[in-house]
Amino acid sequence: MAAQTLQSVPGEPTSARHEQSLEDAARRDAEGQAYFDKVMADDSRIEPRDWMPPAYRKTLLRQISQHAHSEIIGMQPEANWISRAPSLKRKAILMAKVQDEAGHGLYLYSAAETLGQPRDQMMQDLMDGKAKYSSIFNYPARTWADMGAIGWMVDGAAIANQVPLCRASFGPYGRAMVRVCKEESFHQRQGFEILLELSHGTPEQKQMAQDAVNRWYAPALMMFGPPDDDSPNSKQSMAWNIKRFSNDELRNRFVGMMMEQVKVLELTLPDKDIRFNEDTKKWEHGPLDWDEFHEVLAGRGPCNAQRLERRREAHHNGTWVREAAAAYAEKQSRKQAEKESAA
Ligand code: BYC
Repeated sequence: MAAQTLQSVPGEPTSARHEQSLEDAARRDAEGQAYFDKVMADDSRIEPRDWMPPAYRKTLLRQISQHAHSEIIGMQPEANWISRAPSLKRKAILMAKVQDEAGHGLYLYSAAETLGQPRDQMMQDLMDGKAKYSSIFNYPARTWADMGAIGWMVDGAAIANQVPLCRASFGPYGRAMVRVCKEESFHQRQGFEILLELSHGTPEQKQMAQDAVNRWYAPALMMFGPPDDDSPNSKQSMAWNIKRFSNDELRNRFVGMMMEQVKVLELTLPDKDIRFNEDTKKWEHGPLDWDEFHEVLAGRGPCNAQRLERRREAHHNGTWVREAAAAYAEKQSRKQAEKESAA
């Protein structure tokens, strides 16, 4: 259903016109709501030009822009290791992965733009510290083994979270997720393979891999968001078919995945309380430090200030590229206009 604009009827008195347009708007809203409700009931898709409740648009903008920011800020911990990768092959793989994350950010900013928010505004909100991005990227990457732990656990958590988002009710978000998930699968494999090689290397290398897993485990579990009884957005997002599973459901599913894979790595997860619940047939993790999570969200994590500073710097350094692209676009449209007026 396409969005429609209000039209005035020439010659009609202003107050009557005003009343008529209010009536028309109310009718369109009622029709739009009925259409939206049917799409939700049919588990079908809403597209950018369709009518949607303002709160649905706001929720999508919030989640998709935060997701885009996470991809862009998430390039930093790994980009920091490209020049220190232990071989040419590792360097090429890591560089490709970091470039993929930039691409994910671009798909997601484009999806968010279809909801009416200009990209410049989203970027400004990020640089001003007004926008959230995933807590995980406020932790430092201390050793080469962290590249393995990030790929295996952070991209692994992202896959567990994002595969259900491929079925999100908003078309551009769901379609972007399909492509992102394919690339994330490669990212997770490369991380797993780094850890596998280290864990089967010298005792020092194995220890380095274990230390990285120990440091990234809890932050990776927190990527799924606060526990269900402290998640204000989940219920409505699930009713709107944006989220398909709760934060805790996805977190526990991820713990189960890691429990199998960590055996192959011959490493351990730093959680003595992890257990398989025979009643629910699901894995459960031990307690997490949610105070730390809230500190990180409030901007007081180990790397928050550094990540934002680096983003501002990169944005500033890219000014000439944006100016050149705008000048080129202007030149092209001028040439096109000249061609058309000559014809
Ligand atoms: N970090 O009601 P809740 C990647 C916020 S990047 C920060 O449960 P919701 C990668 C939440 O926003 C992939 N904030 O919220 C890139 C909300 O705040 P507001 C990143 C968090 O939305 C480079 C409040 O807490 N993935 O893979 O229902 C290299 C209450 O939470 C976090 C995504 O972005 C957090 N961890 O559920 C390598 C996935 N958790 O907005 C890898 C897309 C919660 O009300 N997003 N908050 O002020 C989602 O699936 C959902 O938004 C969340 C949260 C599950 C994260």
